[in-house]
Amino acid sequence: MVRFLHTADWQIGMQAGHVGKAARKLRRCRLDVARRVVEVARGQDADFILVAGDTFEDNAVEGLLVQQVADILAAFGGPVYIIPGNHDLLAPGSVWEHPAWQEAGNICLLKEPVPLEAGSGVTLYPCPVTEKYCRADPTAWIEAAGNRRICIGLAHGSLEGVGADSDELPISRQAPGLRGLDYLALGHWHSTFLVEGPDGVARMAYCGTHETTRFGERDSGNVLMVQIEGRGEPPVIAPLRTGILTWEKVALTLRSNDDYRDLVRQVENRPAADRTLLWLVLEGLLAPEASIHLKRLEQLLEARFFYGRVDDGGLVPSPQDQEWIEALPAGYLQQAARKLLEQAAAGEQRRRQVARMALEELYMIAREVGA
Ligand SMILES: [Mn+2]
Repeated sequence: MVRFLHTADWQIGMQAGHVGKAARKLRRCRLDVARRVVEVARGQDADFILVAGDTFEDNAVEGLLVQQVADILAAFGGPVYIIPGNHDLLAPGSVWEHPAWQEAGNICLLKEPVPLEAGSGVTLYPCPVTEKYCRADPTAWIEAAGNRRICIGLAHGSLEGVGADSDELPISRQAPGLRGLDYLALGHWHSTFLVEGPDGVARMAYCGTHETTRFGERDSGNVLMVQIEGRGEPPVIAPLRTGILTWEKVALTLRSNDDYRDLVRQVENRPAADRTLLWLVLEGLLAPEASIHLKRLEQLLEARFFYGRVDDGGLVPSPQDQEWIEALPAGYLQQAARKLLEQAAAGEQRRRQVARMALEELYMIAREVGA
């Protein structure tokens, strides 16, 4: 029986320009969560850790960061097997030449595609990345079918035929069956994804990045704990959450002061704001008190949140004054607007409400077409 932790895509040293002033915090966070990964491995009694590439953002990251990452992995104590990915590929001058890797006795940097007898009755089949762009399946060399030990592959690339960059390091969906592997630990995709074989059993998986890297990234911030009872047995794969940040992009349509007030209240009451990156995309009307509420929003985001962003370019002035009606082309359009304005001002409440909404619609259309 073997039990191990599968992680990848730490992207340490990521510039993170997309979160502006929070970039430094975000970079530090990725290191902190790397420490959490090692704690999880220890807490889960993992026999070893597999790191399936892109540990670093690129090969130009500072030596200091390389040392810090090596120290984090060294703290595990047990064996750590690591392959270079396409971001930190094995090449002259790469991060893998740093003396820290040699110094750490428990870290095994896998530089060549050759089988390695690891502990716990396991043979590892590593597929280190040595070229940035490669159209060949990096697992093609593996022939594990005749091996009686538990056979685990470690590779970095895309699933063949899936996604925009699928011809970069394309890995066959049938890789475990074709190569005779009990499990294929994959890196490159940031979302956790278990790839089921024809028999419905997942023998290959993307663990995903240990901490989410951007808005809209689905199901990231995890590691996988994998347990295999013996050769040929289906792996038991359990995702465990390691990420601490929540990335949320919200699109909202605001019309009245009440809408603005509700939004401010929601942001005020938001739990765990210091671990939340919130991106508000606002559309609709600039209500009379909008600027007061927008200022309050920005203050809250800056003071309490890990990162906040408000896109208010979609908000247009509301039809409070009548100038815009005068600017409409004379004729039925202007008449309709005047009539709606009258109805919005007096009469039965429901009727007034409908008239106001219609007026707002007309106002928005008028702005859009530049009437
Ligand atoms: Mn990659």
